[in-house]
Amino acid sequence: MKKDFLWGGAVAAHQVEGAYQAGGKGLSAADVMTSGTRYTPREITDGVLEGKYYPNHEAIDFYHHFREDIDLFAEMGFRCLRTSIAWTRIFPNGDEETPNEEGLRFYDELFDYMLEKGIQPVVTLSHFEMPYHLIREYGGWRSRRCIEFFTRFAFACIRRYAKKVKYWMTFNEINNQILVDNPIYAFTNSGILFREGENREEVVYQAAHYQFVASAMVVDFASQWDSELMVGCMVAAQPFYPYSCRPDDILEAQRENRKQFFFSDVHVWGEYPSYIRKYWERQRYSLDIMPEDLEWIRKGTVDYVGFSYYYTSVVTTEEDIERTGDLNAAGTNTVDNPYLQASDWGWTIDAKGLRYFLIELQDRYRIPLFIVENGLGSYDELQDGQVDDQYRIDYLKAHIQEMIKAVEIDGVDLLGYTVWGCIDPVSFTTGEMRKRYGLIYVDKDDDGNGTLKRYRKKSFAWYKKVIESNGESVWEP
Ligand code: BGP
Repeated sequence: MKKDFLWGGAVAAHQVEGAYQAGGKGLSAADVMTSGTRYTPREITDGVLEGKYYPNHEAIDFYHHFREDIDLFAEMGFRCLRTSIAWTRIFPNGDEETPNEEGLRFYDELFDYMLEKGIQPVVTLSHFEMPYHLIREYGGWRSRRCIEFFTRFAFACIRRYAKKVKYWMTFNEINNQILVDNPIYAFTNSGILFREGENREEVVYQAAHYQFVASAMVVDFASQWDSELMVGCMVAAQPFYPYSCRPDDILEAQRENRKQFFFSDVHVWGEYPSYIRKYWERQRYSLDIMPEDLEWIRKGTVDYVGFSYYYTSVVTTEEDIERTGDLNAAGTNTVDNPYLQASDWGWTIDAKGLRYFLIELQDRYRIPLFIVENGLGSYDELQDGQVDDQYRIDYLKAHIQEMIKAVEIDGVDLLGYTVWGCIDPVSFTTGEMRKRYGLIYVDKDDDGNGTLKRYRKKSFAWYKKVIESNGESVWEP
């Protein structure tokens, strides 16, 4: 890999920081979600209710442990760490005119310490942490006002941290919200609580439109503030394979893939492609799109495509094949892949799928790519201070091998690779601690108990070697 390849790890403020009210921080969307499991969705409550458990309130207390954790990342040789700036630390309610200095100071200290340890911050601006006040008062991204609120937050961050942060992303996994069957996605992406009888897709496309405009304004502002800055979009890779070579299955997979690609298409191409205009017309969706919005979208195309990759899916139009019915399954035509294993949470393990998706993105967009999430959520056992997560090494090794092939053989232009949940975080979809991703184990359980002590897993030393060898060690037996 190129010598300045950005090996590192990734987390998100709401999944690690905790300290959900410290330093003047306001309530965020993540703060009002209880924990669930693979089959029981997280409950979204109206504010923080007595007697409910909210795992993100303390998370792993990164807010007070970040120096110790960054020391561990530096020990592995991280060249970058992706995290988010919690919107509600900077604008507690979201509609204030001026930012909260205490919140700004926290991220100054965090980024300064990272840089002191040779670790570049890679920053997501909106990672499921929208101010709850904006959700209650304005209906979240239903309201065009959120363009103003979000850009005020983003501009304040860029002005403050441009000298410390080169790589930015606007909306984390902006495409999740099109999976309207599971309300958690529209809520975490856009602060939207669906209402009885409304067309969920139409509401989501409207929110996404406002986000496209806001993202474009951030790209434009950043490029004027400092031309060295790179602002990317961020999508969840959701590659769909056809279950068979039946033409109907091929078309079904293509339809599902286009539904996902729509979001990065707009961010990269700077326009609404004909296929979506046809679809909106057929569905009779009437969206609030003004001519100046389209001008912004055209002007503010992103500098790179960041994406998360965990699994691939399979779709079919054949009725008699059993559907997975998974919470994060797209639509009703998703079936299991008979050729692949799945994780403990049913996510198909498909390393070759990463190479496939990298090539797809490279050919579609021809701009730099950045794998900002990849990892295995699994049950990890702490025994005598050790965690033997050989299965995680196997998963990461296989995915990094395919990533290297995509770069060295298939000509993919890749900026970096960050292991998701490099330190055990609170799971996003389920709110669980037991779904562990870390190269570092954190003593915290799903009832909120634990010493918060950190332990190096077996994968810690393995990943350190991967970085030291710039990827070469993944070819060793
Ligand atoms: C992505 C999110 C991350 C992270 C990851 C793992 O959707 O961007 O925040 O949570 O998925 O998912 P989970 O935590 O649900 O296992």
